[in-house]
Amino acid sequence: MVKYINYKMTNSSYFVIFFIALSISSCKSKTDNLQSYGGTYLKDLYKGDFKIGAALNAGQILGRDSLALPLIPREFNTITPENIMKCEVIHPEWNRYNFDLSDKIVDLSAKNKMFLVGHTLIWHSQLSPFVRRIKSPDSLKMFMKEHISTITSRYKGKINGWDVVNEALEEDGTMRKSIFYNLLGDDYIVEAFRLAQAADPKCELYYNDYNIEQPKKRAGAIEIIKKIQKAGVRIDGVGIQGHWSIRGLPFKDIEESIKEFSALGIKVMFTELDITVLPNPWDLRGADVNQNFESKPEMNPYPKSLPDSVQVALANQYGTLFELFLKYKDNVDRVTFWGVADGNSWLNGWPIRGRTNYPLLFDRNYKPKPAYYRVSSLKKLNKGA
Ligand code: 9MR
Repeated sequence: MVKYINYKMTNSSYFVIFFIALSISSCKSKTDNLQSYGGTYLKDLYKGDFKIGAALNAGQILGRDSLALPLIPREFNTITPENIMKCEVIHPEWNRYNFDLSDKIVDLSAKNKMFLVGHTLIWHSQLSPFVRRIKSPDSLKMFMKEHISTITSRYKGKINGWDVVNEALEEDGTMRKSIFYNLLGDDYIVEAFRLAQAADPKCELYYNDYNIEQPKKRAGAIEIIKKIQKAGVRIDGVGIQGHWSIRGLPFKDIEESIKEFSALGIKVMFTELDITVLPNPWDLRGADVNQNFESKPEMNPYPKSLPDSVQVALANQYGTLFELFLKYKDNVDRVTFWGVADGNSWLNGWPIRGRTNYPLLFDRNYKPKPAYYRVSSLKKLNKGA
């Protein structure tokens, strides 16, 4: 038989086989383009520039998401829990903590040597009912001390950076009228940082908020940072969340923010990056989770798949953004996506429930999207690979 085949192999059949092999390999490289980076993934491509991370949901932390499981340590070198370290989960009652899931993400980051960001210690949202019932400044101070010290010291040396205070500002840059501000005034912020620093002196401490690239809100954030520094308390970085829209990213404001925040001597991070491709009910910016609107078909234009033209537009926005990050790589310390793949994103449910959004670099099957390749190619081209 072998003899027969050998005998039958003419020049033209070699030609046909050559073309079949070529088309199989080009097909493979289209579906599995990751190989063309020589096994070099996002975190490796951007090594030496900034950390690349993702927020993980409970299923991913527990290892129940079989597609995310290998992808997370392959692509990312930093992770943030999306929800499980928030007050209502981790500290449901005065004398009861629930560390089950937070212990798991600590193990996951240790196992894969990933930089772990704790999210978040003091935030007006997702508070446990017992905190919302507090009426006196003394009780609230007691809660802050107990909450921050207990959690931060439990994970001393294991959580590498904490979002100590989250979203303390209104859009106009004044202090948000949260329970913390209403009972304690703006001193609560310095106090939160002081408590976290005392419980884990080596952990990095951040202020995190959305829309703080916008001039007025940015001015408010700068005031907060200066106040902490003036009090002799440490703040290591500021987190610009980065919930933006494909209809136009505020590139100028982002650039200005990197410069102004860096001038304060702190690290700049993009901590919750995603780019919505869906229309918003009105010119809604940011991430105020209390806003929710009724669904209409025209508000959910891509229920089945994302048209190529929009994929390309998304890739272009991500490309320009990462070019900017690279321009300021000496100031930008970390870029974390708010989710791993499109199907996980909170933007499928906000500000209108039940929509199909496509804001991240991986699709619903955890396959890299054109936006992924664009972000990767910036480094590939720079490295001349
Ligand atoms: O992504 C989170 C979503 O699953 C939760 O339902 C929501 C509830 O508050 O919080 C989302 O994460 C927020 C983050 O903790 C702080 N910045 C805004 C994020 C998006 O709302």
